[in-house]
Amino acid sequence: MNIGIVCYPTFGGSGVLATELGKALATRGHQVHFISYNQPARLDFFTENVFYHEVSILKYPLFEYAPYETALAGVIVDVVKTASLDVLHVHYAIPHASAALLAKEILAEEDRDIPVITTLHGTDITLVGREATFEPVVSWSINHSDAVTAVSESLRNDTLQHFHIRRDIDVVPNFIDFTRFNKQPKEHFKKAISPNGERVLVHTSNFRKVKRVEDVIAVFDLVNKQIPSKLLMIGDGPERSHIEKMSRELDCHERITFLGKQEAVEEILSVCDLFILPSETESFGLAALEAMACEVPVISSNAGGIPEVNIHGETGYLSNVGDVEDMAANALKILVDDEVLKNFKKRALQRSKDFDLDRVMDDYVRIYERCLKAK
Ligand code: GMT
Repeated sequence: MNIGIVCYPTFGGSGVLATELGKALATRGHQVHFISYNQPARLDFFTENVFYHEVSILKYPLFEYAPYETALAGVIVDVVKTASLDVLHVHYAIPHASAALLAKEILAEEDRDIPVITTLHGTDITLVGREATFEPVVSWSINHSDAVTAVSESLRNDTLQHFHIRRDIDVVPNFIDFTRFNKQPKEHFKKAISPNGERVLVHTSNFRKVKRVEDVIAVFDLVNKQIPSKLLMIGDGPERSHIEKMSRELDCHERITFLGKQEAVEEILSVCDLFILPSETESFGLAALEAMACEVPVISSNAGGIPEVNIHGETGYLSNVGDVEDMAANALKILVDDEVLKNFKKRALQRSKDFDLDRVMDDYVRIYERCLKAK
């Protein structure tokens, strides 16, 4: 199949997932054409099956806001024609779904029917999409796509509850590529981080408000008072400088390291004992799944789709959003005993296997085929 993938190029979950899916489809022999305004962050390999088409916008003094959606629709029309795309898979509703549907309308005038598959990722539904100005466009785009998928049951329910939806939505969860995400022997690295056998806690995110990064620091502070520990903070974003300042004011600040954006997250996860994800909303929690695949149990909030990934008492624990005392108490239950920690690690890995890339990719391919058959 010739597949067009429209996504954000950043380290955000939707862009990461779209890029990993495209790369995997390409290794299975499909031709994959990425369309975005920058080369996707994880598009770090090229084969004869992978193509990248950049959307650039004419700068003109009249435009206070550059018309990205119009430029994107134009590039989609061009790529569908020149690369003979069979299907178009757009990740994140705003503005990708409506731009793709505009392109579909334009192409229909030339008797070309291109199926549009829209994948909803989270904040396009739970946060941004609910803005009154976006809501009618998001509802319309969902209703007019040829297929719509959501990354968790929770996100599917949120979509049906908050938008005017007259169609089915398939649930296709996030996935993990075990050839990349697995616990690697990094003993020298572990020794450097925890020379005295301290437990290593970790958080990765884009440091946006919804991630409640300050809760990570608060949980760590409580845990460290009971068990000497280290905290690795991976990622970058709007909240980072405020969080760094906040942690400098705590006694434990020397035990916290801000690593910024990292390419080889799996190498760092390989030396960690506990992942903390206290998010306000989280449609799935890909970062938690990546940790689990590297044998790291998860202390998280019970927001959105997280309970579909992190199983309470088995792969980690769930707490109400903001309940840092409960999160710290749960963390201590896991960290206090080597044998208990070992069992949580084992079960985290086991659970992550339910989200194996090959299985989930088949679900997407079946949806593409269903749309093609319906043409
Ligand atoms: O987490 C973010 O803020 C990034 C966001 C995105 O759309 O790029 O991630 C969302 O999509 C991921 C992949 O499907 C999910 O694993 C994340 O849970 C989801 N984030 C939120 O719902 C906040």
